[in-house]
Amino acid sequence: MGTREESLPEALFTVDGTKIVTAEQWEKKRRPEILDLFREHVYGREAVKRPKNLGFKTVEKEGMMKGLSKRKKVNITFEGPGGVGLLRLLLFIPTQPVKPVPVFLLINNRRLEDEDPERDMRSPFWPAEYIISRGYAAAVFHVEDIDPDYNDGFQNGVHGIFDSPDQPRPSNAWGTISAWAWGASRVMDYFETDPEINSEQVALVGHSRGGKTALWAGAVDQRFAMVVSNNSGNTGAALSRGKKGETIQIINNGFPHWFTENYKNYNDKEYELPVDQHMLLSLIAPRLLYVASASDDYWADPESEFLSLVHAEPVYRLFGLHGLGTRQFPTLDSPVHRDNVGYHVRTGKHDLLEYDWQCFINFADYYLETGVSC
Ligand code: GTR
Repeated sequence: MGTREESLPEALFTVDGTKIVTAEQWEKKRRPEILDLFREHVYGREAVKRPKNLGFKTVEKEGMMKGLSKRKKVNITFEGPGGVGLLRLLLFIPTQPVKPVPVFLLINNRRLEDEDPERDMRSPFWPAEYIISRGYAAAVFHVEDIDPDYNDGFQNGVHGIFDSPDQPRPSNAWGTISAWAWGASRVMDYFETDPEINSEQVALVGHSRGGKTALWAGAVDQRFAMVVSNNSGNTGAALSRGKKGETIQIINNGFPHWFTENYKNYNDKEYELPVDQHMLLSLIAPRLLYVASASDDYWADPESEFLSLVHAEPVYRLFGLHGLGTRQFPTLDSPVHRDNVGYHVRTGKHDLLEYDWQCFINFADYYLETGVSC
């Protein structure tokens, strides 16, 4: 084990130095501690949890995808001191089987055409027809409904709605990634009200900045049964210590609105952070966790993404699960999985493709006990 790995903060020692040896100690003591460290230093403290006035308005259309699915457009509304917000959820539900179905929810950080409600345009980024053909509902929302992805001093989006404009912004206030994760939880609030969706089988997927968001959402909200990080890189799945490509300093300079002000204290000082990203992955345990990399994605750094998953294993072990059980970096295009944890590195560039979706769904079929098999 090199110095890089030796320098990682211990997931299983509490701040006061106590060793965690049971799943119960983890859940009661160490898990909340780590969550709090990430809130304070990295992603930030949310101004609001579930708003009291959350509203859902659904418009349905039968006979989509040649009769194989039904479409729902759901307007999720919320109100705060700064106004009203609207998250537009697009959801396709397979016509068969007639029972609550598991769902894949994509946090879309790319083009809006990727989520064409009429299905005139198809995209491998969100292959809704394919997801439906595998017996899962396919859901998507666009991040910009929650918070536009540029640095405007937190005036717009949910920050404008819920933050206190008359008070100075705290250095641990939520950034844009945290806001998007908050949006994913509001979709989960909706799923809990939809009798056609099995809200205990929700798989949350994100690519790149969306992957960072999926991991943070899954850490904060334990209702997500499965979390998929695709090419999430820095401050996503990848370890920050010793990382190649994008570093904390680079990401903070490029995207000053994504994380807390506190995070900037760790520019070029990743070794001083009280956490590293294997601890974020640990917060998903014992739930299903899938990390995917792409071979040419030097910026995200596949090896650091894989190692992070390896170092999340001690927490999975508390639950009687082994984790991947290998430290060997997997062969290209050969997904590996064991005991609720999966990984693959796809040949090619930074992207989310149908091949990646196939792997995610194979993994879900194996572990989610959906009763769906292909
Ligand atoms: C890059 C950023 C990455 C990643 C990517 C993306 O510019 O440096 O951290 O999030 O954008 O979202 O595609």
